[in-house]
Amino acid sequence: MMRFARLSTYAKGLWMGCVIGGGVLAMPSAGWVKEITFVARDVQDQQAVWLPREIVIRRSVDFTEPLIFRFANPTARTHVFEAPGLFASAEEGGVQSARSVRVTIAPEETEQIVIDRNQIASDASGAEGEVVTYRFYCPLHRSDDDMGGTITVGQ
Ligand SMILES: [Cu+2]
Repeated sequence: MMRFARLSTYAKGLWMGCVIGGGVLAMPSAGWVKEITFVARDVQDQQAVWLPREIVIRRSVDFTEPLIFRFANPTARTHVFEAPGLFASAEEGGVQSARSVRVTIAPEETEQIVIDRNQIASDASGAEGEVVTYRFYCPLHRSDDDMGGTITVGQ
């Protein structure tokens, strides 16, 4: 869990950097980050889901700015956002790295990460029609037949 804690701390730092730097550099262009918010929701049988269940991203439109995922947990339980195959980018000590997305969000907390767009682009280049789909769910409260939500990335 330490690794993810550090990652989200970094993401917050980066976010603040964007906000502060954005005032000087990028404000005129208005949309200087693309941000998508997921919200945890408790459902029946002690299970939980992340909403919205379906996200569609277009690389030609949404990849022009950094892509940020934000996770809000308004529930009374800790939830995890896991998306196999999707990577978050981070920089530590000047070294750029990418880690599989698995973020723990405590009750009443929010976290955010910067999505590694290069990884998605590379996945897409090998995919039919250059469209890739990633699934996401909370591994702590997922039912056996829950396929999870989908993030579809097209051209
Ligand atoms: Cu959960």
